[in-house]
Amino acid sequence: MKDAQPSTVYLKDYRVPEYLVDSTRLHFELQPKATLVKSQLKIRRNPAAGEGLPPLVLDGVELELLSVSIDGKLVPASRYQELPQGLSIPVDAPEFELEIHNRINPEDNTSLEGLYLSNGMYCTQCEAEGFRKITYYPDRPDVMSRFTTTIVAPRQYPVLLSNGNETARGTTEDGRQFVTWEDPFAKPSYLFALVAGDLQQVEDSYTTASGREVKLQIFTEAKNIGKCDHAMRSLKKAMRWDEEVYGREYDLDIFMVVAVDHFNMGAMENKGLNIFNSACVLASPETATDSTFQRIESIVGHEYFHNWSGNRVTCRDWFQLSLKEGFTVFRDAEFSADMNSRAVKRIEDVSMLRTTQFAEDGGPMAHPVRPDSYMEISNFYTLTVYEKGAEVVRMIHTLLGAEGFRKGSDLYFERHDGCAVTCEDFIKAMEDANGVGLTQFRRWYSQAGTPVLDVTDAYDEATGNYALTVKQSCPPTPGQEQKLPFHIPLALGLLGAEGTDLPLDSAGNTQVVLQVTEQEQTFNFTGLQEKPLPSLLRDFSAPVKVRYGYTTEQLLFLMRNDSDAFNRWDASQRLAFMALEQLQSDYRQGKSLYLPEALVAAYRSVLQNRDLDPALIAEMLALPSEQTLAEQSEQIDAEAIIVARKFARGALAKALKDDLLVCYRGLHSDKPYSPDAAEIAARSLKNTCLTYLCVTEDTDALELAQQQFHRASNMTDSAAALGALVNFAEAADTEAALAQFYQRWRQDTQVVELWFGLQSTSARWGTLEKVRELMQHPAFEQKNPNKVRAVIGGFANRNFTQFHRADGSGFEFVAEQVIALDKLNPQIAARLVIPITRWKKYRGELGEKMQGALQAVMDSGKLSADLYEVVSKSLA
Ligand code: 0A1
Ligand code: ZN
Repeated sequence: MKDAQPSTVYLKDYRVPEYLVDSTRLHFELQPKATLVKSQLKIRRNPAAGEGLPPLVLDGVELELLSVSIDGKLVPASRYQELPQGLSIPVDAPEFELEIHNRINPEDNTSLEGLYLSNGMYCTQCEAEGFRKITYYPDRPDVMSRFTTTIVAPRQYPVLLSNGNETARGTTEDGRQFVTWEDPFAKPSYLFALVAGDLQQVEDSYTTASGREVKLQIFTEAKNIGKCDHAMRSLKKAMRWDEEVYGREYDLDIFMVVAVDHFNMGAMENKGLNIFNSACVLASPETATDSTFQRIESIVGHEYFHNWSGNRVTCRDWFQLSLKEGFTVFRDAEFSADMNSRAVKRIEDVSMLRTTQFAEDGGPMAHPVRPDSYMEISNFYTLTVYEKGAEVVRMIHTLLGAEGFRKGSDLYFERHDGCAVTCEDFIKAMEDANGVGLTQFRRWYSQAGTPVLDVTDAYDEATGNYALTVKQSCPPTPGQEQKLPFHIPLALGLLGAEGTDLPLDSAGNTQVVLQVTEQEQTFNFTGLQEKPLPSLLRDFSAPVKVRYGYTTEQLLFLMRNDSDAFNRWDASQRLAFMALEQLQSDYRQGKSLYLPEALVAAYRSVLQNRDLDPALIAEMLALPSEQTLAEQSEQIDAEAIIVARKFARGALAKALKDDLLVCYRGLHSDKPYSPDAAEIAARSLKNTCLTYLCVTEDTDALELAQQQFHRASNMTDSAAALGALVNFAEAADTEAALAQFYQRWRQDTQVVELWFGLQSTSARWGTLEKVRELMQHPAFEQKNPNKVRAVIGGFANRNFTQFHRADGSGFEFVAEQVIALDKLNPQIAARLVIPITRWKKYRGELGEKMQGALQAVMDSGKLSADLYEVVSKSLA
């Protein structure tokens, strides 16, 4: 556990490393409680760091130091200094070889950083600062070194893996085996990886554009060997896509993927040896839902794309994290869009951004895409760095066009290959390749908060001039009271009375990207015969909020006619949001609730539209989630949100029952499962209909869910039906279905996680008690982040109704779990606490109760640096 009051690291304090490491030779003798690590480092004074020979300071945490030698001579312990988090060694020559021996304890490592054991398999996680839990090292991304790794292990670990190419293997005198790996590419320590276990593998190969043969391997426990095909297919697609779209080829002869059950995040891009959370790589039609199939495709792509955006060109320091993450998320989003429905992918991503990233931007942990400071870097693997960072890259793509962007990325990769660089270097490459200036645009990297665009318009009949006035503002965020104007690409179209796009220039273009750069700006469109209706921020061209006084009729019109699929969906969301706001206000005033007929009619016509992509229809039918409504409220009134949404959903379900049934029946098919876009779209709409039908709690609807549950041949249909039963069926039926499902899938970890999640997110009263019960279930493991995320995280993040119980018991429960988890896994604790950090946004007593729960965490004793940072900043 780290100090209770950790220090803050500032970007402005960045200094180049004092010493460089030309080569790193590691030797591991694996043992659960006492793994011996020997490291030999060829060290050299960094010529860029200045004169003299300051002491060599290495990072090291929770290590048992055994010996230090320089150039083959043992250094007496009196010569070096063991620091609380490292080692300081005096230096008397500009170049030398340092050898360190130390011991670590993988079995007791529950933080899942460094080297640890997961179901008897050794694995590592070194990003961001986990390597220092393996051995003493300058553990920073701008120290890049060539690694050679030898792993020695008893025979029960037949598979021994590390980065690069295998160069030797054999048996030691005492009968253990060893394998040596050499990585020809210099890399920072955060990309180091080691795996040892009794694993099976699926093998394939890929021929690169230039004709090189690459061996592809996916390793997993024997029981999961049948669940690797989708990941392998996705990997090959990703390799091809990166060649076609970015001109980037893979560079080693072998690419390995390993599935691990205990993992803090989704996956990790270690050079040549990606390590995946099992939940993000293993899938079969019987056990995984469509969204899991899609998630796997995108994460496999994401990690693969890091080989260039992250590994070949890496970050100078952790403030630059978005350099690799924002860019790589943008790349994986485009990959998924190309493989599936582009509009639906965009809608899913923007919904998530608006709900969760906007909340982060408006909360106590708000930070710029490139933060200025941190206490614990693990807390900055955020939606802002990843998702908003990707939106920033997307805006550059929009501003430069696909060709200009490609020129920029080519120059970036060429200029910085093998280097550790900054976000500034990325923008500079984009500028230089295109001969443009992006000076003001850089503010997206340094200013936090979600900008707001207030748009008004005026049409002059006499001249045919249409004037659109855009005012931008950005609310204050911690440490940033005032913001300077952003450079915002605002894509728009203008619709005429017929519903078609009007030409906006002499060339007949029907869409323009306005360059919003000032606090207030007016854009004029001339020669219009009638007052047009603006379709603003098409395809969500910037991560901003747009306010424009649309009427219900105008939104209905956009829903029907907008040529931009994203904005058709957005109009449906705005319409629903207006209705839900009205319902909340009526509820607060004690008025009786009523859903406008226009909304019902709009939903009906969407449902009956045979020309639209069924997946888009499903998205349009979905009401904004409670979390989205909360994010959009000035002050959150949880009760009013819950009541309003429940009422609207019920009223729609009742009014549309017949149409829902027709649609459901029309989409039901007995075709064998395939995770392709068309089939996924059909299942998505079908299951949206089923859920709506069950909202009515009518017996015939619940009977449909029962039938689907019993007959389903794939997990998407089975889980959707079970979800409907868990939320709407009689208790006895729910319990029976849950028990049956568990009996069938109890051996399958991923399905058991899904089963946990369905229960912890149930909106029914009693879920909190159920969640406590599930924590006693034999399949629950407090040390496994996936189980914690399914049970406790599901309740805290995806169960708005029960988490916000008026008595505050939901908050108290989360606080209690966070305190317990912090002792085992600080990263997970610091994430789990987030739902109780936004107390300032709540109305009345609920906010006070949330604050009380957060204070209880603070007062519970010594906190990890991770948790301390989040809690102290949220209480301030
Ligand atoms: N770089 C990985 C994410 C990752 C970050 C930290 C981790 O451990 C603390 C693990 C993975 C990615 O973007 O996929
Ligand atoms: Zn990443």
